[in-house]
Amino acid sequence: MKNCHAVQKTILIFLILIMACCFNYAAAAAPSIVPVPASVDELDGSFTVTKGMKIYAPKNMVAVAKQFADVFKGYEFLIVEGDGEEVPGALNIVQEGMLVAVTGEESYMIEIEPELIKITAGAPAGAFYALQTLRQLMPPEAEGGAATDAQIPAIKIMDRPRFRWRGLMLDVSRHFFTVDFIKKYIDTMVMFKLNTLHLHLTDDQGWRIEIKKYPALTQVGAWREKSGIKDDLSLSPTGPAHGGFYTQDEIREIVKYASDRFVTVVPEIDMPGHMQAALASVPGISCSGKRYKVRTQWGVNPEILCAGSDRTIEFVKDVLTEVMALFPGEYIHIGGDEVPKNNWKKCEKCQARIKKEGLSGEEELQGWFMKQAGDFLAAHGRKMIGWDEILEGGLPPGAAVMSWRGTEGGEKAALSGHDVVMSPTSHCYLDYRQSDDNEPSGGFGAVTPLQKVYSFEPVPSSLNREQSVHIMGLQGNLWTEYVSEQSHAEYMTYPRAAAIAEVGWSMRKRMNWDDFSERMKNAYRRFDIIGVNYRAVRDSDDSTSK
Ligand code: TNX
Repeated sequence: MKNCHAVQKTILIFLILIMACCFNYAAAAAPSIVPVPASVDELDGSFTVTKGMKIYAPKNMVAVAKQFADVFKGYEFLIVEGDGEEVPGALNIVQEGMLVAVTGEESYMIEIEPELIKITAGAPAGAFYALQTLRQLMPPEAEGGAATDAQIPAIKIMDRPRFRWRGLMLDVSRHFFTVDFIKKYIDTMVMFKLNTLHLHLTDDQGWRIEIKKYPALTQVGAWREKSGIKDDLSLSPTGPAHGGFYTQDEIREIVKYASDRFVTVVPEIDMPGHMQAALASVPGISCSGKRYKVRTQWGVNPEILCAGSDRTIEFVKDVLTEVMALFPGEYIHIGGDEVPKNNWKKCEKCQARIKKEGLSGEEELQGWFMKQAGDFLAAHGRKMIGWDEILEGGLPPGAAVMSWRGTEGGEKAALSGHDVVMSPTSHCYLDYRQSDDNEPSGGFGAVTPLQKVYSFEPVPSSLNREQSVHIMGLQGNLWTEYVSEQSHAEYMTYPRAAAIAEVGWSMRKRMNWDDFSERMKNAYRRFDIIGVNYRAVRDSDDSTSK
């Protein structure tokens, strides 16, 4: 009988969640939650959070409860293991496992009543996101260490994400960022329910990941003689020598930290272009056989890996083997962008490869090269993702595309049955300036204001329902040619990453620019208290924001 009651209750919760996620609730999204939840019902009264409040959590959700308690240290919340409790005066986290099958692991429900708070989630990820929402309902000042009683208005929220890939890319190659900074970057992104951190680990200007088989990659490839700084945007930078890398232990630390917060770290080893740091470190992988230095200049580089040399293919497989062992996620990013093919035209080995493999020319040679890497990943149970240039030489089966030169590449890939992450320069490039009003830049002239980011729709209108399933989500990219300081990196990221997050999580019908701008005020107060830099709204924005 008890069982029967539980099943009925679960079915009821499903129905409510499904309804919440299908219909557009007319009620304005008054509470300052970003991204805006699928459904919000404001109720009468309020719950008072007090010092020493108990948090009841099932065993597998104790860790996320503890992370919540750590944000509000002053309150000394007491975590008690248990499931199904509805204890007055407490925050009760309850697991309804069957929810996972219906609304996914990331969905949740929060009921705040004057007597108690109840969170219902199918899996720890859902409980984690419920707690991010609850965090935003607490006064920002409560994160400052004090423990004054906090009134939170009674409310019922049901929520689930629209897309499964809600990402940010951090370019740690052009400038190295410390492990502590990456952890802080993760802490901030999860506040907005972003769940994918793409680390651009290698490029012409620096190799940042220890590879045991090729120690020179970090002994040599991680250091360069000059670097770009935000006050001097010349193509050949005049800033100081620069370098740094992550040991494999540090990578494991980052991956674990991220995974504890439901963030998947996607590593990128950019190939066959953007590889000069490797060319400077490892012999036998270039067409010319020249001695290279780690590049200090920016832009598209004619020096690329030799696709004709077997040594190169072996090198790529060796590197990917170590990378796969460190990053457990489904996808490994293998770049593929900006590959000038002049060297290949002149290279005997590359021409011999084209002949031997029956390829039509250098474009198909890139396709062949990417397929070697992609097949190797597939043989080890992983999937490749690459920038949209990989479409040009023929896309290996199962490859996913990250569409950066507009959305057309992504559209084409989705039409041919490939999965896609949308990340067009027009809306998602966080190195572009946020207004044309004397704005610090990431190096590149274009202006991408917050409202433009917010207006981005990742699913092209040409796709039918079935094809649109291939759009996995979207990602904001922070390239760091001229971003060397942590505070500058945060400034370029926020608030635009919050707009990316709302596009990625919320239903289109729930989104509204004025409402978002209003809701973000709470986040700005929180940023001020916890010390995250961001671009503050300016009076002059009205004329430049569109
Ligand atoms: C293009 S986006 C690049 C990067 C630069 C960026 C600057 C992409 C795949 N390649 O190498 O850093 O532009 O905005």
